[in-house]
Amino acid sequence: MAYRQLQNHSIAGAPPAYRQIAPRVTLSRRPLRVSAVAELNKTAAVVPESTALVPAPVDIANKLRYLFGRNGDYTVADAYQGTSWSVREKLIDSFNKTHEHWKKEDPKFIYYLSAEFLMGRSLINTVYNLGLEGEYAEALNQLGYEMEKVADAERDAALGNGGLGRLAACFLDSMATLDLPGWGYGIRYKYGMFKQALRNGYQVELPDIWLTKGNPWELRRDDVKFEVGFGGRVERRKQGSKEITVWTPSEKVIAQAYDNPIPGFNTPTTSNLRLWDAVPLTEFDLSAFNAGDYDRAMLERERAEGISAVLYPNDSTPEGKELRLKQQYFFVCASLQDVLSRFKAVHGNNFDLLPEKACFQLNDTHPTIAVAELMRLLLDVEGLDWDKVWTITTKCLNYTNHTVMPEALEKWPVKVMAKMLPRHMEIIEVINEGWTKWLGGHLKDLAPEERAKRIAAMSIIHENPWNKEEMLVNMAYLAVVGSSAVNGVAAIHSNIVKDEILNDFYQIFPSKFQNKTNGVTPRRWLAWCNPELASLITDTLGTSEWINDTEKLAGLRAYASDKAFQAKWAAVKKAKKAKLAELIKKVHGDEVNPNALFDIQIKRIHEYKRQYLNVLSIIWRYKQLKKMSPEERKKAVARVCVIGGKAASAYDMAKRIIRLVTAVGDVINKDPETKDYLRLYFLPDYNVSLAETIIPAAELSQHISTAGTEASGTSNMKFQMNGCLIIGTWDGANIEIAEETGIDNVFVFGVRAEEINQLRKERKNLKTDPRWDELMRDIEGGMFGDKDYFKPLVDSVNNMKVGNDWFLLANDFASYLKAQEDVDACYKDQSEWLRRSIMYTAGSGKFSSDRTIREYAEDIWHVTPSRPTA
Ligand code: NBG
Repeated sequence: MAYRQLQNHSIAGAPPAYRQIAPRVTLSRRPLRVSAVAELNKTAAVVPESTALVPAPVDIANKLRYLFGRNGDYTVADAYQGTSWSVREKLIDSFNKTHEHWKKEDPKFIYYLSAEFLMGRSLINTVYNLGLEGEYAEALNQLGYEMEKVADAERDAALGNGGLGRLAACFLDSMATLDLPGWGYGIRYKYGMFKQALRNGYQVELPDIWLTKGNPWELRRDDVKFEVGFGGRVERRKQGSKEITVWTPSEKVIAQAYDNPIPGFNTPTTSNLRLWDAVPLTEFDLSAFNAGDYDRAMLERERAEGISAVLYPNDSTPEGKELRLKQQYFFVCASLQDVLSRFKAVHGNNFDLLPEKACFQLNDTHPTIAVAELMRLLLDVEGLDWDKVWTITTKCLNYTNHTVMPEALEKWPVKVMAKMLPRHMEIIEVINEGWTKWLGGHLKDLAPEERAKRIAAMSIIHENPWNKEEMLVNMAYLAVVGSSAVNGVAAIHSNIVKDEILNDFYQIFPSKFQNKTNGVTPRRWLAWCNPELASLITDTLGTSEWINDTEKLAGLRAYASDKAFQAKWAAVKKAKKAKLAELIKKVHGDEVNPNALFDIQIKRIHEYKRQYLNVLSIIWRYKQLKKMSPEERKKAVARVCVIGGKAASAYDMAKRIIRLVTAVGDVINKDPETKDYLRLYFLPDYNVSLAETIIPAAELSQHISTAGTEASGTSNMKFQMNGCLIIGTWDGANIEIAEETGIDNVFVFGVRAEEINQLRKERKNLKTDPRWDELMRDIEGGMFGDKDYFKPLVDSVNNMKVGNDWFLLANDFASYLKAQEDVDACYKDQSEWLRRSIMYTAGSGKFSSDRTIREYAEDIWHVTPSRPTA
């Protein structure tokens, strides 16, 4: 518990500047004061020793002058650049200090290996985390700008698909905030998550070229480069009395490191996210060029750069692309070499010490090739023997499972792996031999037939059930066998991992399996995105310590029924709703009723997340409103429904769902009879920044996955923190959120996870609700146009010859409508609604990623804080 004490101590001892959040400057853009700039320019000519001593406005002007050749007459985009490059130096000062300290102390490090980091924007987060918000807001003010608008000029770093990548970003924030020595490792994709646009209501995907204007938040490390090989052959050679294994790859690229400093909050610690860019071994094939073969001269560059070019736009959908395996190996290989080279610089070849100095978290199966790569590096490069290497490897690695979707549990054809990574394939075969042999011994008491069956079911290499000719490497099995700990991401999900997905393994190693319920950073997702609510909370609790210790939010429970407090709470929500209304106006050109209930569903579009069910209930609402007299309508609760999210480019059904949302919106938003009472908007290009505007404005949010399918969800936690009520199924983290908030405060509906398998079998005999049948006929009959396009969507849930409603929309439909009625009734009682809203924020303490990371640090990583002096 020494660890927790240190944390408490550190909060209390923080410099006062960190304790209060300065109010954001709210002036709109003022004309530039030319005289002020001229004055600044005079001062700027004197360059003092440390930029930390230069007043921020001068420094911003300096940056614009020397980095961009601008003298006054700045645009907002310039103001963003000048500010960011100025803030960057302070960030790097903190980064250097932290790393000097860690180098001296040599603590154990956690390395978070993840193919995705969905960072979003950095400027606001950096100035607030470093406690520089007052200084920079004032500086921009002097230059005639408003911080919020300037921050808007930044492009999102969208190197992730959704929850998994954003979780990794929240974890980095918490690791730094808790002073835990730890880095993230990933890929510096040139093109991040695609930009989503709507054309005639259909999704179109555009490339996300996010690096064109330079990136002030990264630092290229020209001295940190590693070779990464692919393909080729493996040979045994004699070396003295020993036989050694030599892998000669047929293709090599260089992994070039870029560091992205990660500032902690309320601490001098700034840690690191190291991302790898793939570059060619030789810049340019001059001989080919000279011989007139221009294409060949460029070939190697193109091939190398292709590796880190694009993030796969996938979220729990199958993706069998070889390039993806190449990307995975590329970043894992570079990261492990990097860690080992630092380890060796301090500890030489004393590799027994490695598990005391380094551990790696595998974020889903994507980095699982690390099992074989760490083995290879220690066996072939360092010359250690197998048993020792296996012990070290399994002590260093841990694996987090993030999904129950069978199609997302990666399996690579042996053929593909043997060709691309021949040495790794050999190593995996040897691991599997040892593993199955060990299992044989372990299960010796079983009857031979049963034993053989169990062993086959747990073999890392197995037949493809759909194609008996093909053998597959099961990456989840490799991860489980090669790790010390395996965890799920919410209580229910961890149980499903133990009882279903990896039950065979759980029976063999029960103590390996753990739960680590996800969390989100309260800095980005409450304090910085909703400063108005943050100020109200701080004023009410008399302290801002809740930003580091979210359990303190429970203090709000005492005010939940206090009318005066409720009024203040409501005023903040109203202001945030006005912001979202502005955004809707900007995107769709429509004014919306600011007093309507703002009802939101934002997440990747997926059948299991059931946006379709939401649309059906909206259509039903529309039809009810149409039937009412004008007088009756006046009594109805008005709603503005917003849906946002991207569909994976190859996910046809998800794209049809988007089109259904836009088509229904087109009809109901224009209907003069009902448009004051119901709207539906699809907000395109949902990303982290959009979430930062939408979430604080939400009053009701939808988390309605088929029970047992959403591993956790993390936006549910963000909504909860911002006092937004939840309508949801008994799934993922919804369950724990309901426990913390009070189950009666949550609109829970639908069947439970235990019932799903049976219901799936019986679905064809289900007597559907007449309202359901009516809606199916409406869509099929062309009420929203595009009849043919919507036919497969209707069939997928309603035509048992075509689809069997795998995600059980029909089963939950009636109880969903009932829960929606409960929502309306509650909203009519504003005092009750506000009481619940306050109870949500008050109950969100558990869902800080600080709590999650503390649990990982204590139970899995065994890493302790190490804080540099301020
Ligand atoms: C996602 C789950 C979410 C969960 C996040 C973070 C994948 C593979 N999984 O429910 O679907 O919240 O991971 O754990 O993206």
